Amino acid sequence: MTTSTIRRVRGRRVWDSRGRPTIEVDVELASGVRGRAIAPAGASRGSGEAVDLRDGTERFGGQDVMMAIAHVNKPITMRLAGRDVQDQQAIDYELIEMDATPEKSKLGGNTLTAVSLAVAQAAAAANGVPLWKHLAQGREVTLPLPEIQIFGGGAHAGQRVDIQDFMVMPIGAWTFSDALAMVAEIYRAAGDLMRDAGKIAGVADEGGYWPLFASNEDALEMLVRAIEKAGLRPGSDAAISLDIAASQFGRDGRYRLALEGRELDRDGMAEMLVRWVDRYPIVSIEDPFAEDDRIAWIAFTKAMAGRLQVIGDDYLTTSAERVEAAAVDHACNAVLLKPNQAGTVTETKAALDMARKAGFGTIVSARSGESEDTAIVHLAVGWNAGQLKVGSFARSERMAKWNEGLRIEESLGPHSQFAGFDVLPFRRPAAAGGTR
Ligand code: 2PG
Ligand code: MG
Repeated sequence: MTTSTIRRVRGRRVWDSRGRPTIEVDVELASGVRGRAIAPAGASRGSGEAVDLRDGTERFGGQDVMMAIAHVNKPITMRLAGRDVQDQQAIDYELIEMDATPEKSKLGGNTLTAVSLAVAQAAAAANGVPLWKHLAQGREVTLPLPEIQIFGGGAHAGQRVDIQDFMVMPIGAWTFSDALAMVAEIYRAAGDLMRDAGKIAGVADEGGYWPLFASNEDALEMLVRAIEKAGLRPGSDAAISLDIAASQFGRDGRYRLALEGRELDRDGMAEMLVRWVDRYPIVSIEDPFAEDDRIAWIAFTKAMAGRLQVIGDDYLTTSAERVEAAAVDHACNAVLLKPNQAGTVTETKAALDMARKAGFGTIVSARSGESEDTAIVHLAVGWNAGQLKVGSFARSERMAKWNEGLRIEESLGPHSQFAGFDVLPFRRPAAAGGTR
């Protein structure tokens, strides 16, 4: 037995940022060292995601996780006890084999995500280093360019506006801490403008303002005004990033914009987005089309070549195979990486490696249901993902992550590197093999 031998894996029920049950896992080592992780939960989910195991009983609207906890405490503990916690890949493969379903429905994607991340944390703790350092394995790291939500919509705000995330990217910032300071001013300015206009109804699931806009485009105008009111230049200090989350309102090539009472076909949808990109300082769009609309993805990415980051979230669901297929198709040029879409740290890393090989942008992302767990910030830094999406600039489950980024930045010293604007795929020289 070495100091990094796993003694026990323990699951418990904790509560996420929406007040729903979720699973927390402790991986305890023979040395007494411990790693801990909490599974997040999505609301707008791709059909290819690992599924959460929920009890489906009367309690908590069927959302309880007692079965997931039982899996951790018995079969997973029995299988992992005695294993070397440093062997992340072997442990993850073991979990995948135990589950033996394509969508992780037997043990639960939530169960596996919490165990896998807790294993990574325990391995880092056993080495006496923070998780980012453990993952970097001696390589230089770069702090990620954040994309930060100002208005919430879609599934995170009762469908009040159709588009899910209206975000800003502080592309003119020189450091991670500057980037956050810029967004703090924009978030405050947006709140003031919305209050003055009587268009604010509180905050949505990820902390962005819950807007009372009359059209989706109103949000874009308000964002530009907020950037200006913050004393910043739209398009050079701060740009706009959108998550359309189009699978939520699009199917079979038709898109229903409920707020505006109209339905668009895939060409109409593309025209609207191109017009927005022409008119507003938009540098990134996630899930512009539904996950079943491959033709639209390919045509749009081609039309936007050289000027836009096109991110697959529901379209790629953190799957290396899907990223590979999208690279062959040229269906997008960036991937959102959510550990609980894949189910394990190893599979998430595989999706990132594939994306990097294709020259794609890589964005590590939180979910709309979150917790105080800050592991994703460490993944973004340790893996040099370049970009980080955590939600808005309010609510402690979001701020815990931004603040963790600040601590990592400080620990790297005054010469820490920051990804900045050039991390976006269209800003980089044509990706020959795409290695960075
Ligand atoms: C997304 C995420 C985060 P959810 O769509 O990118 O904003 O939302 O976790 O609900 O899938
Ligand atoms: Mg998304």
